[in-house]
Amino acid sequence: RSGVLVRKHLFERTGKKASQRSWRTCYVSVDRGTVAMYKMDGRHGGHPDGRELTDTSLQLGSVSLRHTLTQMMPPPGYSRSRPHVFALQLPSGGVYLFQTASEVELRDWVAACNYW
Ligand code: I3P
Repeated sequence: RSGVLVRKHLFERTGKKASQRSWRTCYVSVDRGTVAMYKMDGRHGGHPDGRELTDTSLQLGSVSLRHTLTQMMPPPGYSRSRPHVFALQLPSGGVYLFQTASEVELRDWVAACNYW
């Protein structure tokens, strides 16, 4: 599945906070066990289309979902008040938070990340 989410990079790896910690809107795709993240400055209303996804200047990085855990809760100690946030935890201890538009979307994204 794919769509627009608001992302926060929380941890780089275990014990290391990410350096860029602000929330940013991005385009996210979950496909065949990989999460790929893209900038929103595509030519189609900010929303990258299929062709633009191969443009490396739009790519914000991708991570394998192998040995990751996706939860419908921000991690302990993180208590900011954004609704509909899920956490993707990587085997390295890296953590991304993603904000979705609704509770239904939240469940859908969590399932897409955990059961692929
Ligand atoms: C960050 C931005 C984030 C905030 C983060 C700040 O500042 O305000 O929204 O996260 O706090 O560092 P900047 O845009 O200058 O990088 P929250 O909204 O999750 O609090 P943090 O460093 O405590 O995570």
